[in-house]
Amino acid sequence: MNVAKAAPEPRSAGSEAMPDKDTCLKLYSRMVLIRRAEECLARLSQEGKFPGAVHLYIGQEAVAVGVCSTLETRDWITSTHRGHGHFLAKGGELQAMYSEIWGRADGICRGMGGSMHVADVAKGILGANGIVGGGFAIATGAAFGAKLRGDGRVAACFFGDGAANQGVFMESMNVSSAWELPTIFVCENNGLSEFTVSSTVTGGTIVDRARAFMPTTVVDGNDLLAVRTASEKAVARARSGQGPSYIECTTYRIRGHLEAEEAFLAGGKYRTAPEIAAWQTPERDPVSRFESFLRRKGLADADAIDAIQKEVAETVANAVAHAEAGEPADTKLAYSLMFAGQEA
Ligand SMILES: Cc1ncc(C[n+]2csc(CCOP(=O)(O)OP(=O)(O)O)c2C)c(N)n1
Repeated sequence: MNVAKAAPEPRSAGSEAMPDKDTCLKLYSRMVLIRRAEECLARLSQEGKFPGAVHLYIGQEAVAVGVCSTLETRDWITSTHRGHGHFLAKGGELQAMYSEIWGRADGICRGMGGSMHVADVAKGILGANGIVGGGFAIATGAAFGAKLRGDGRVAACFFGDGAANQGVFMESMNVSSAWELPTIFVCENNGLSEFTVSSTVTGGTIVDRARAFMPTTVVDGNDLLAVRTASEKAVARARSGQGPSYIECTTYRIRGHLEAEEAFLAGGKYRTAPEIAAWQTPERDPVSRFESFLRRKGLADADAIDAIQKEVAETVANAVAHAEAGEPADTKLAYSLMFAGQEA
């Protein structure tokens, strides 16, 4: 069997990555929002409070926030089945996302899409996607549109290491490279693909595939500033018409592939408790790591951290209350939205 080589050691951020205090607090607050919103989903999913499965992003927050913090609202992103973090990092509203997950009429997709299809085109969020690798061609198409119009927009495509084994990854990198499109390929390499360790089904390294087409970098995906610095460079290159870039973020998903994972494993385990715990230490966890950084640099004291935590807790509680009280989606709408000319 051709087993993947270990990816190159990721780089950490240098001092050039230092944003101002206000920006740092906003970055932290966004990561905390994603973390708390998903912890809440984990709990309520187990209580059966909303329909359908959720794939949680806990542990990977620095990737979405680091990249999206370098994008403008008009820029595009494509996401994955694990898309809540990308949606919130790009400026999507938690309340609209929760209502969507609860299947409510006022959800961001009118309750028609659920967790795996949260999208907000007005904010450049072209959608989470239940099809693994589904975002590659969408992002490349968005980048092609930007190039044709010459409007300076860029398209960032988030995808997992599992998705990198889809053929469309190559096709999208090829076209992006040949036509110098403003596409940014962001691989979230968490080493896992559903219940499979990715290295057992991946030949070579993913970054080597990308290197054939464009500049590449491998960063510590749990280091917010390292991700942000890499993304800033890629965005500057894309916006100035120089073409695509590939950023690989080494990270880890803390929760199961999906909530309800136990039901799929039938007693078999693909990872150990110590492996998970090793990624949850304060030094490695992206949220507590950035919090320590803020304290160390004197950018936030305990009161400032508490204030952010409190505000986020309130936002999450309000969004839950709103989603729980919402009107159910009009299921007949599914037909009229799906088929042209069909009456609702
Ligand atoms: C085309 C397609 N094939 C298979 C699946 C089933 N599936 C869902 S998630 C997943 C693994 C994805 O792994 P990765 O891209 O690394 O993302 P991660 O779950 O680690 O975020 C698979 C195989 C699917 N949804 N779509």
